[in-house]
Amino acid sequence: MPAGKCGRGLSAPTNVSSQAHSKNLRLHRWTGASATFFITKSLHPKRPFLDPEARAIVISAFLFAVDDKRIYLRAFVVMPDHWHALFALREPWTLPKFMHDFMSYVARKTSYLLSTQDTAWQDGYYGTHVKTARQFEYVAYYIEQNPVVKGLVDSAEQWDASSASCKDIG
Ligand code: NI
Repeated sequence: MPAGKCGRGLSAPTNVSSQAHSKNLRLHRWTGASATFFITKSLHPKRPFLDPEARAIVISAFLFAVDDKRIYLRAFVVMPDHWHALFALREPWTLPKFMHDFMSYVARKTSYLLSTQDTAWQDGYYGTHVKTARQFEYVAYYIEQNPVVKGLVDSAEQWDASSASCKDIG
């Protein structure tokens, strides 16, 4: 995937940044978009076999989801053995339906690589409903810092598969 293309269409729900300093952070709900989720999906067994090609496949699935108006994607990272994403679903999508379609595509495209390494995508996924601006900003930061915390790169922008390296693309 060409550098810089992965962030096309990234956007936060429009009511997020303007509320960042609200006194009512804890009470704020994302009324401008449907439910916002922090999702984690891992390989099982958890082995570091998502290479740049496999990471690009996951990114292409996110790009499709954005282009097809399924989600508003705020942040994501594809690590060698899992991915994280922060997104808001768009009508009429539900999380189970979205994840089923998303992972069907990703599993099909990555099945050969993963089967040769004796691993696969875990059956389920870990999901948290993000309800406050504080949570939203924390999760976005956590996601983009993943490769730095794991010692893979010195700064978030250097990782090839996260929203940190393509924020300027609108
Ligand atoms: Ni992680």
